[in-house]
Amino acid sequence: MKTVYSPLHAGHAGQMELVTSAIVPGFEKPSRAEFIKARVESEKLGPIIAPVEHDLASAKRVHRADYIDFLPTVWPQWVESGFTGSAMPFTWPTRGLRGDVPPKRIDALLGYYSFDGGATFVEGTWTAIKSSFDVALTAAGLVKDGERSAFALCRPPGHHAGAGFMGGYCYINNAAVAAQWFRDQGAKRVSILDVDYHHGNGTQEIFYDRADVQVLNLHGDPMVEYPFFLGHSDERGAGAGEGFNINYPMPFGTGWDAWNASLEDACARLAAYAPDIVVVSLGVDTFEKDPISQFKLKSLDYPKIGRRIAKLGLPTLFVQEGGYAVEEIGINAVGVLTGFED
Ligand code: Q9C
Ligand code: ZN
Repeated sequence: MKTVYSPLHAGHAGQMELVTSAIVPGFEKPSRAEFIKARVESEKLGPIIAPVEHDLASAKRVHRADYIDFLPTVWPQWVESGFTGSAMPFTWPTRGLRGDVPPKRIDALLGYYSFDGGATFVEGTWTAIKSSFDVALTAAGLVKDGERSAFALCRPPGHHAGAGFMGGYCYINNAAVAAQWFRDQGAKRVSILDVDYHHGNGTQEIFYDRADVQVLNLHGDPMVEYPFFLGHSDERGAGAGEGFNINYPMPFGTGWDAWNASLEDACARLAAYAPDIVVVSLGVDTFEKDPISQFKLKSLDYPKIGRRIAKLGLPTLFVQEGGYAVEEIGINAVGVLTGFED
């Protein structure tokens, strides 16, 4: 399997994030991608290739144009306004406020275009976002051109980003962009299988009323886990999309047996949908030692995930999402990929 990787992710470094009771150094740090790349090399997964630059028109197929146009302006506006440190929001247009009028100040615009204080900017953030988007579409191109699978080593991740907002370390929804790109290239149906610990709220929102992209999500129960405000099992899609969004919320402490039961059900529904392509939102924050998560998967479980996905017998694009146990993230992510190739 080929891996697509860009060193330009590394400029997205040193950013702070807002968590419960503090502003702390971001968990989503450059070493994550470097540990995964090192493991791709040591396991001899296959060649590592550089991305080709893609036009942002492909991002605007799933995101609002004004949102995509805003992202490269954040850091310059922040500096121009005399702010220092990480660019982050502090006010959000919730129920009862005007969510339709973008204010004129950058600190307020950050709230207008986000749902939390987890997607923050430093000088190199936009370049990293763009490189991650390019990585996803370059890897998608490999699958379109006939490879059985490809690995988009995306950083930053994407699945919390919706049509018009960022959050949860995510800015452009790389998996959603790739799925739409496959549709635009002629795929009739695409399935997105999101195995990240956190619910992929952005991906769900983007495709919620559509029947041509099936979205399956395995994640921590939003009653007690981030992103809290989406990901319940009664969210099944709307209108033409009714029945094509499937959520598997699971309790804290979920280990392999229960998690795998959800995966089996998801794979059965995916197979019944019979897509042309599978996009896997590959988060490995389900790991027992992940610092911000509450599932109990072990390193030996990850190759089993890959083997089950391979059994679907469909062209598969793996897109890196979360995973924060930095020492083991390479073992676990590449474990899925080598399992797929077994
Ligand atoms: N105490 C992804 O995995 N909340 N994003 C962290 C830490 C945000 C995770 C709280 C988690 C976002 C792509
Ligand atoms: Zn996650």
